[in-house]
Amino acid sequence: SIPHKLVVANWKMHGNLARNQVLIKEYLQALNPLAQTKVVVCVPYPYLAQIQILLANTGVAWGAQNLAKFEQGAHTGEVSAEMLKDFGAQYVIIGHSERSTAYCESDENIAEKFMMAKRHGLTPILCVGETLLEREAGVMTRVVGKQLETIIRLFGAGAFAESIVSYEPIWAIGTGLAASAEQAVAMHQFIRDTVAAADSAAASTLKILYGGSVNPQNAVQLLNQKEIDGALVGRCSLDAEQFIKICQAVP
Ligand code: G2H
Repeated sequence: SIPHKLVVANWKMHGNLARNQVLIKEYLQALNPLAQTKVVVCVPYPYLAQIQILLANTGVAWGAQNLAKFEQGAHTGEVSAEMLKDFGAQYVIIGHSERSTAYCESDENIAEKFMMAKRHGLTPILCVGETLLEREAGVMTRVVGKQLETIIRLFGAGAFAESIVSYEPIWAIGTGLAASAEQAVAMHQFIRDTVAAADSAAASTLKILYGGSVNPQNAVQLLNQKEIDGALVGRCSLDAEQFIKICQAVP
């Protein structure tokens, strides 16, 4: 089962062989004593082989930032769930807004990727969240609700058992402006209630992370909320000192 609080690094399209090696070494020096915080590092595909070696037997898990909705076949440029498993990945980010916006991924597409991960024993980290316009219009629960309902409609709410959802308000991603703890808690409660209304057992094993400009300063308040099961960290995961401080903010 998924440990009680997680901190997930999302390196996005950053890194190179030499830099990754240094960064992971720095992570590990500080992270080893932090047994109860589960740390996961999601890297670009070409570095999965490197990360598998660097993180073997360290207690730190790894994953990818996307996967194909197909099992295999003539899908040039795509990477399958089975390939990720080949490199020891346990987690995969699904539907990050930087992908869904730039590459026009629909909620249905994202739902299929979510199920592909589940079928292959990968833990999906499903990103959901609203734009600034949607928040200002007060429709954030409708937007996030639709993202969740698509999976519930196509595959059933049981799919959320032992899964991870990351609430990532788009206005907070990479902007330096994180959601307040109150805003995050309200959305986390909404997400859990939506899943629970369809399958309460699944909702009880679902982890809900917060993502969007998490830094060492705001991490303390965010991670101390009982509704917030961890963080998905972009920019600050590229700096070992900041990332470790975020991990240490887990109560
Ligand atoms: C949100 C987050 C990690 P950042 O995308 O997924 O990135 O911490 O840079 O806002």
